[in-house]
This record gives sequence, structure tokens and C-alpha cells, in this order.
Amino acid sequence: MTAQPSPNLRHPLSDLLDERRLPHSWCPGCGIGIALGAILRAVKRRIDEGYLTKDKVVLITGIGCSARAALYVSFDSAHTIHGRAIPFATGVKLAKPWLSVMVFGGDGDIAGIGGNHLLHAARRNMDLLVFMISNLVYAMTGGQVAPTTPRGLYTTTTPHGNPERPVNVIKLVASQNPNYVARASATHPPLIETYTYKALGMEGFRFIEIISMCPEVFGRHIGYNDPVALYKAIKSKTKVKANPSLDEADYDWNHGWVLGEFVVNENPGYLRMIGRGVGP
Ligand SMILES: Cc1ncc(C[n+]2csc(CCOP(=O)(O)OP(=O)(O)O)c2C)c(N)n1
Repeated sequence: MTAQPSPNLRHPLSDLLDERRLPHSWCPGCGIGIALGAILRAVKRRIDEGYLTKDKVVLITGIGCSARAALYVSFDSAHTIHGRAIPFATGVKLAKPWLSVMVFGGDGDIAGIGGNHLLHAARRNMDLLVFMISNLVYAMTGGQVAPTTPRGLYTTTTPHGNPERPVNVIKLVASQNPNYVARASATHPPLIETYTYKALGMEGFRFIEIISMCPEVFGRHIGYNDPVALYKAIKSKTKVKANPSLDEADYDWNHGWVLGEFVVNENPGYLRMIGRGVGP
């Protein structure tokens, strides 16, 4: 007989999850749930400490595997249009400045189709916390090459290897000098939690890239048939650095990614600049 869980046993994040929606749709070995879990732990800490209340937290997403996160949280959220999460979130923040507005999306969503919005939200130092899940492909639609796919890698649409240089989104966002630009990885959940906790306490535009594993439509194309092998490969290619320079944000598949905080500023956010209050 299989042991049944005690009815009194609750998931530590149950207060923030809409358990009616579970199980979620992410594949075994996917990094998106790991990232969302770490982010929610940071939100929970801020709530438990009295800095935030659940009714003042909002999660806006576009479309894609990552964007499905909006369905699984039990606080206010909106699952909007591919690439347009940042403009929706900007509208929410301008209409209700007291809300703490987060955006969560894939690299195709945030840096591909939504790349223009990303640039201008960063330029404005708009009071948003944006998470970009870099699983290095357009996952939901079958693993097409994304703007972040490292050069040379095989994807559904680059059967001879990706000939293009990827966009370095850390440098792109940092060029607009917003308040926070950091890179973490789903292979390092405590780092995601630490950066999120810190960013939740700041104003202005805050951007956290999270390198993530997509075993199903990324890993398989480059020879990792086992999700654990892809996880270990990405873990071995990521290293945490204190105060890295922006040039250290460059990456390729062989040398991997430097994780760390690339930009930390305390400039006034957009809401303060236009005299609409400060808000978290
Ligand atoms: C305007 C528009 N273009 C294209 C699509 C098709 N589409 C849906 S999900 C998706 C890929 C999403 O990839 P990404 O944003 O990287 O997120 P992931 O699935 O990898 O988490 C695409 C191209 C769409 N829904 N809307």
C-alpha cells in the first residue's frame, strides 16, 4: 500500500500557490518551477517580515512555458500576450503605484518579441521587477532558436548549428543604467532567492536573468537525453562572482555564464520621478 500524505501536511509555499491548478505543466527536469519556487520563497520572506502584503504583489506574464507561472500563483496575476508583459505591467504600476509588480517570462518573450519594451522600461527606470528565464530556445513552440541561443548550437530551426551571435541581455539592459541587473541560474536556487529578496526591497527597474534547463526541446537537440545530465552541464558552466564587470557577462556554450550582480544603483524610480509616490 502506498503511504498517503498526512492531510495536515502543507507545502511551505501553499499560501502563495493556487493548488487547484496543480500539477503544473512543466516537464520533468525543467528549471522554470525551480526558479518560480525560489522567487516565491523571497516573496514569502518579504511578506512574513511585514514589508509586503499578499494583496500588494502582482505577477504579469506574456506567453510561453515560463509565462504559465501566472496560472500557479494565488495572488493577483495576469497571463497576457507574447512579448507584451512589460507594457501590461507598466500599466498596472502606473494605475496602482502601491503594488509591487513583477514580470516573469521566457527569453523569447522578454528579449525577442518583447525586446523593445525591455529596453524602454529599463531606460525609464520603470518600477518593475523583471525575471527572464533563459532556457536558450523558444520552448513552448518546440525549441526554435532564440536570441539568447549560444552560437553553434543545434536547435529545431538551426540544424547546421546556430550561425548567429546571441544578444547579451545583461549588457543590453545595463546600457540603460537601471537600478538592478543580475544573473542567476536555476542550478543555484538560493542565489535566485537572495537576488529577488534584495530586488523586492528596491525601486526602479530591476532585471534578473535566470539561466534555466529545458531538457525536452533544448537538451535533446544537443545530445543530452537525460535531464540530470543537462542540469549538471549547465551547473558546471555557471560560476558565481562578486561584483563582476559587464564584460564578464559575455557567454558562450563552452565558457558558460558568470552569475552575479552587474548593476546596483539607488536612483529614483519612474514613479518617484513623476511624483506618483515611491511604492515598493
Ligand atoms: C504574437 C505571438 N507570436 C508567436 C506566438 C507563438 N508562441 C507561443 S509561445 C512561443 C515561444 C515562447 O518562448 P519563450 O518566450 O522563450 O518562452 P518559453 O516557452 O521558452 O518559456 C511562441 C513563439 C504567440 N503566441 N504570439
